[in-house]
Amino acid sequence: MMKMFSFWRSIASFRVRMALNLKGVVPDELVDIDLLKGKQREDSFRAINPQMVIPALIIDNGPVMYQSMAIMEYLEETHPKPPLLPSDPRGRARVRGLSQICVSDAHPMSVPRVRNYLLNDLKLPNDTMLAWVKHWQNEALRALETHLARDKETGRYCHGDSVTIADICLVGQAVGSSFFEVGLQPYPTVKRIVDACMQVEAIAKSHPLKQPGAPASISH
Ligand SMILES: N[C@@H](CCC(=O)N[C@@H](CS)C(=O)NCC(=O)O)C(=O)O
Repeated sequence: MMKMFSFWRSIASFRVRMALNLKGVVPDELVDIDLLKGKQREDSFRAINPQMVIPALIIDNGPVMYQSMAIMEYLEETHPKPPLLPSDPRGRARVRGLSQICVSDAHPMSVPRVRNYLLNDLKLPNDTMLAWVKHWQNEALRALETHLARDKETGRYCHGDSVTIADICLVGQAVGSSFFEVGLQPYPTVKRIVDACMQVEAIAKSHPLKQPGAPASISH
């Protein structure tokens, strides 16, 4: 019995949704935590994930799983087919490195709690807050473009010709950036790979704007 706490707009939930769909794993229950209404901060969810962020996953009433990278690695270990990590340690290190640029460095600069802190506690004007978010998304995309354009390991996807966790994270990065009107034009290799990923049905159908409750389009 798999229960997933997520929300259409959440990029971290999107990452796990892509991994689940690529592996053909369907959660038995989806629980919407409406980030736009601040539901992640309510006591009922805080009891599940003290960090008050999604996604969170409960399998067979076991202890809650949190952090999209940890959840994706768990899925990789429990559902090895199709593999989402290369078989060699150096390849895995590269895939995890590319992933962490998105997950550890760029995405946290754009999440609601960080934006709210900039606006409400540090009293930054909205435009300044948005400039901060865009700056960090562009920094990450620039680094990703440089790696992907110059590394011989890059193929149709981030690492060779099959989808890995790096592609999941790159697609999440690209879609998340688009919510803040940061486009991929300056990053042609990133764009090429994201476009290739979007041809993969399991990825395309995971898109935030294709989930129940999502609007037709969005910007911050
Ligand atoms: N590093 C975490 C990020 C989790 C996270 O920040 N999730 C966002 C949605 S994408 C969230 O729930 N934010 C709530 C908030 O910032 O208040 C992961 O990859 O799971």
